[in-house]
Amino acid sequence: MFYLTTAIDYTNGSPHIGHAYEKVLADVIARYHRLRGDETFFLTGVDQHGQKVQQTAEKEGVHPATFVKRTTKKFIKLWETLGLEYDGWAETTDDRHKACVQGILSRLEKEGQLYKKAHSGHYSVRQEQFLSDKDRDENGKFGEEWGEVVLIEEENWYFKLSEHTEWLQGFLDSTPESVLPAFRKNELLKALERNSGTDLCISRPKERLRWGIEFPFDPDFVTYVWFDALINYVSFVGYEKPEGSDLPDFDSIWKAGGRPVHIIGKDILVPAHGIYWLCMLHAMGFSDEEMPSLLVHGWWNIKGEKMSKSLGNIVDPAELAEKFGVDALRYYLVRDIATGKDSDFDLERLIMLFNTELANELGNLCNRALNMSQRFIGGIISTTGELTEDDKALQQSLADCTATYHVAMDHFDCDKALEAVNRHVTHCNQYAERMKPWELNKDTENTERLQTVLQHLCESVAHCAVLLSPVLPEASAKLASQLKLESFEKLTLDDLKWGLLADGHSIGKPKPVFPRIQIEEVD
Ligand code: ME8
Repeated sequence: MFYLTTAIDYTNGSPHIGHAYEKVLADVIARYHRLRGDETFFLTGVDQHGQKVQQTAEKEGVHPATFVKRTTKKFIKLWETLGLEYDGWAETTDDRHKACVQGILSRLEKEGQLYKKAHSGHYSVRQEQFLSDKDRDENGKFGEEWGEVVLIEEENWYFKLSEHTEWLQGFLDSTPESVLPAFRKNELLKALERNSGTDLCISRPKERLRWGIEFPFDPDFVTYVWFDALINYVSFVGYEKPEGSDLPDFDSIWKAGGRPVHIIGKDILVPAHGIYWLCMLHAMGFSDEEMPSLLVHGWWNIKGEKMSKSLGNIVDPAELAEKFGVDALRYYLVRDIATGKDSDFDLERLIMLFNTELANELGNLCNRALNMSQRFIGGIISTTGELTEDDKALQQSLADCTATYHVAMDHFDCDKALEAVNRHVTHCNQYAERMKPWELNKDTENTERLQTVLQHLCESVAHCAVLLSPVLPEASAKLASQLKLESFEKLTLDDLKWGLLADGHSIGKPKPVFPRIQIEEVD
């Protein structure tokens, strides 16, 4: 089973373009794996506990439970709009998740992995964590990123993180796929050197925070939000589930076939996923082979700056989908960023890429291929003509495109996969310009040649529809239906051999699938 998860989004605000990017990227990867014929389980969801939620709910005068229900709805609605196809949904207020977190806490406590001690120190309200001198800036102050910092003394529960960091170092060193891309692993290793001696405070006293999962053996405390949230990756796929539970079978999802892949943003690699989560799993008894792979993506910035409420530059994905269509947004989100790197969100580029690569190039190819086939050869595919060097070159271009696409997608490089498809589309349009089917149609002596040329164009459209289906599921399905490619839903990458449209196959009528975005729509 290919098991893929995303970060679970904070529910103390509305979804923004960064959230949408991560979920679309995951959806594209999950759909690609289904296309490869892999059994796939895709889990996403929301992070509903923590101090920030409690504070925002208080400000709005509602109970945190009411507040998170409301914001969670916004996320679910957006994922529906964007066409996400997930198999599991994680909400951390779910009782099944709470029971799993409490079970893990009890077991770790029994096994001597947890201890209670008093600590006094500086505490960042915004980041919900104690600070140490290492967190001070060059002037000896705690910088703005920490928000309000207060001095507090309190007892808390700690997880013996420091007992696992030596193992972690060895695991990371010996496992290339533990963190991808590789440069992110180097960042993690450096952070680990600085951090190796400290344990992790995993509780909050109830007098300070009520909105969390209660400690099963010490009810004056709730669980630190990260310790709770990270466990979603196992709790919602049936880890240590009680008898009769409706959750899936954990072993067949987590342990059968390859490492689970966690897609996360660069800001939550260190320390949350790269240190806390991997050490938590190690303490829970997971072997090196059972550790997940962390796929770390970069951030969308706005004109080189971080997106933030205070700068007022937050991009709303629902608005974009409404204005430009889901296809244009999904395409842009995986086309204009290299997985792992940052990119600048630029509306003009979204429009330009849609108009040039989809409306002009691909749209033109589809229209030409289907239209001329209808008008000139009655919509009937014929595969019997003799092949010229041009035809063979087109078939080679398609084979190269599919091979490059396959490797790129296996490495989560959606932008490179799309580039490969676009290269083939350009090749096809140039082939059409050279073969001039509209000229061939003028003389009945050329009928066989005309059939072969149009067959090559239609066959290419069929392959492109399949290859693009993870990114553009709706548009691809429309193309497949216009081609009357009945097997479309069931096709896997292995079926992508020349001859999807058999001799005598009758295609349908063309209808534009990628209408150009008019510039006036931008304002
Ligand atoms: O971190 N560009 O939630 P979150 C790309 N609840 N990705 C971005 C982004 C941007 N501008 N801004 C945020 C949390 N993200 C925790 C996760 S997991 C057990 C708990 C990404 O809502 C960010 O990197 O702040 C993260 O992967 C995801 O959105 C959710 O961020």
